[in-house]
Amino acid sequence: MVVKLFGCSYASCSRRVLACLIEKDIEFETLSVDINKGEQKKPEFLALQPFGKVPVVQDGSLMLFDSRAIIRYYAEKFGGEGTCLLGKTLEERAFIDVMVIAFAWSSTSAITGCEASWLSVIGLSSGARVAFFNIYS
Ligand SMILES: N[C@@H](CCC(=O)N[C@@H](CS)C(=O)NCC(=O)O)C(=O)O
Repeated sequence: MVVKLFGCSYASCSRRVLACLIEKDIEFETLSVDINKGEQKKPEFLALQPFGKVPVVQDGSLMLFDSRAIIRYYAEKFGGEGTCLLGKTLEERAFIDVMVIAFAWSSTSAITGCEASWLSVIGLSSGARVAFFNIYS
């Protein structure tokens, strides 16, 4: 079953999930929700995500939102496949936890800075880096 990712091309939270799906080689399709046009506040989207924010993932009957929760789900579900996204050593896992927890409460620019470090730790593939900038656009 193809995973549906409702997201926005220029939103870091959507791109974060996108990178995860690619790293785990999960078949997915993207459905554009343009946050500059307010599409995330329309009733049909609020039915998926009550806070009116992207991203949202629909995986069969499972609906998930919040980028980091989505990533953790797939990182654990496909723990043995693709790139390890949760850290291989205790120290890597601690470093990733620091960033996930600390930057979840920070500004978008801080998130971008943190992700640069995070991505270098986990070693994202070139395919995911390209997708960061191309998908949805
Ligand atoms: N903690 C959430 C944050 C979601 C979020 O703030 N999404 C932004 C885009 S990065 C959004 O939808 N903004 C539009 C709005 O708040 O109306 C996550 O990581 O998914």
